[in-house]
Amino acid sequence: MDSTDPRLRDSSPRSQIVHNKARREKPSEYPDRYPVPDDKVPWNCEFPGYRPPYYVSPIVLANDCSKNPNGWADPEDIVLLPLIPKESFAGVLSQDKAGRPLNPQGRTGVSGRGLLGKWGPNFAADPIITRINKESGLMEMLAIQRKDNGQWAIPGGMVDKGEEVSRTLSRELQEETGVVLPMDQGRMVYQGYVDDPRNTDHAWMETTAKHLHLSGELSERMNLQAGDDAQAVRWLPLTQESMLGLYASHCALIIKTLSGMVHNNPFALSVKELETMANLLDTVENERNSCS
Ligand code: RP5
Repeated sequence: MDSTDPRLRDSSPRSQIVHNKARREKPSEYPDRYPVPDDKVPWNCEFPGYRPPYYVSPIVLANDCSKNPNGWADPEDIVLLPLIPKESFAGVLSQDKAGRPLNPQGRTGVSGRGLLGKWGPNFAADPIITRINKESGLMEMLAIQRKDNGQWAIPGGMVDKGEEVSRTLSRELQEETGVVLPMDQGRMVYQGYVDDPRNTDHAWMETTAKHLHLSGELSERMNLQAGDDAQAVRWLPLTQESMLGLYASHCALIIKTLSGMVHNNPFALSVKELETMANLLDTVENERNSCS
């Protein structure tokens, strides 16, 4: 894990990473989530009737590293895990009676690991690339359309075993979009929990998100090519509709990115460009508040 600036864990209300998709959405192969009312989400609230279905994907079981020497998943039997994760970007982790790490955001309505290979945090990296489209004047992000659910997303992916996260950022960007950029020079936007529809009570996504803003000239020279996990890649204009439709916590990550640009103006954007972004942030925030 990279060292973390604690300020990156603070979420301003407008960009808070909440725990909604992990309670209300799921991949099609998951069983229905046990309904968890808002007041029963925290583990320290009594919920005696809580009976979440146990689910672990056959793909994860086939990659159990205690049975398959090339497997990428933890042993299904947690007793065989050499080290149970005790902390993550989210802080110190609690465990249930069986010794399984508990989701730091609370109950999700599904126990086990679902589609995630690791007990506890499953680390990803999200390269956020933006530009301003000279013709429309709109801010755009480099986005992929995911094959698993068709949603537009930041071209992120999982950190490989032993891999530096800055390497993951550049590798995933190249694999998913064909673009090569020095992500180690990116501005750190966020490190922490992701509200991913795959999350369960015992396995969840956490990410490191870094941002690069490109000039129009540089971005136009790039040859975009959708990689294995992507059915399409494009410069996605950032509008209320496109941002609210992004995968997992990616809307909140883009809000954080744009807020940083509006407040510090590190890329010397014009007053008009900053105003357009500030207005967009206001409308997206209002819509998110009215939905939650
Ligand atoms: C999200 O899942 C992360 O923010 C990251 O973008 C992504 C990684 O998972 P895969 O794209 O590898 O499925 O939670």
